[in-house]
Amino acid sequence: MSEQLIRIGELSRRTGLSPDVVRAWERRYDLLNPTRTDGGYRLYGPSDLSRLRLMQHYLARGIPTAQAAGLVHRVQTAAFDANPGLPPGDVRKALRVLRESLEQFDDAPADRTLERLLGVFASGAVLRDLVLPYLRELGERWQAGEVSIAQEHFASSFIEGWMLSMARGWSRSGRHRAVLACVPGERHVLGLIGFGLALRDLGWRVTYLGADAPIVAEERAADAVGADAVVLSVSRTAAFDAADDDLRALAGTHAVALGGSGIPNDPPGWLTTRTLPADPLVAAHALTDAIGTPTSTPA
Ligand code: B12
Repeated sequence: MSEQLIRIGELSRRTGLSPDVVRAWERRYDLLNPTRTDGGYRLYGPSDLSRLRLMQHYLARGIPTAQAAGLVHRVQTAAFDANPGLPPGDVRKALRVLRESLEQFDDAPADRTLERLLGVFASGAVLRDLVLPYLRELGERWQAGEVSIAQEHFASSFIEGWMLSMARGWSRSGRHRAVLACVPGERHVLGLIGFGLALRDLGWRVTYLGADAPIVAEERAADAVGADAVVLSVSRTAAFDAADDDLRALAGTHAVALGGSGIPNDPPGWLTTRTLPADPLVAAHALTDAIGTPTSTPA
């Protein structure tokens, strides 16, 4: 079985939804698009997983099921489905190269592999299928003590540089404008840059302020460029707590949305409609959709 195609049991395990719920959503809302094995089993792909996660995101925000399914349909348009992405074999090989070379403090093989893949596949697919999964894996392995702080810092810095090189020119053209920054005190930028790249691919012009940006800087930049959205990233709940009041004030005057794992599980009321899905690519679609849907526009 292909690495990217999974059965309903695995889909259920990865989402925490029961197989009955998955089947019901598939039947009632035409939410999933499985292929079938010769034996008649359904096999689900990455876009099915993204759809279920996005559905869970909307439901957690109190949006009724049928309406949430409608939003998922609108948000998950061609970009995901039309792009088949990297074949699993290439992903496996490339992950091995990234792991082995970066953990030996040698970025040349990693650089060559990324360069080669970019010659063949869309940059969004390389980001979705390889770079973001690698970063997540790196974080987990660091946490499990399998890579040292030095290895993690070296690999994170290399990937940050690579993503920013992909981002060159992202502030110059696009239909919508977004200001992106980390909240004060927050230095975890990797998810935010990945989100910015996805947003750029969807036709946004990105003004990127980077790590640890004072709220007043975000406000000034948003006013200067006439931003449609100010997207702030927070990976540590402590950073969110420290900025909560200022963020709420900014959200009173600007279209603010927040992303990242530091958003509290039980967010304050003002934040519930302004929280983006965890997956940066799904989040970029959700924000783009919100801009065209006045009722769900973060404001
Ligand atoms: C790399 C890393 C760093 C690097 C960051 C480098 C960089 N250029 O960004 C450096 C070395 C700077 C760093 C520093 C610190 N870190 Co650190 N770091 C990590 C690590 C290993 C990986 C994080 C990462 O970038 N992953 C890759 C991204 C793509 O994945 P992700 O963070 O899981 O984000 C996902 C989603 O949340 C989403 N996302 C993320 N951002 C955004 C933004 C938007 C807009 C959207 C839509 C989505 C989105 O995208 C990802 C997709 O799944 C994690 C451990 C881990 N397991 O995650 C700790 C971790 C995040 N760090 C942590 C801590 C505590 C620190 C430090 C205090 C020092 C320390 N004791 O380690 C400092 C604080 C710095 C600061 N002031 O912010 C904690 C945070 C705990 C918490 N929840 O409060 C973690 C979880 C480690 C731990 N268990 O202790 N860190």
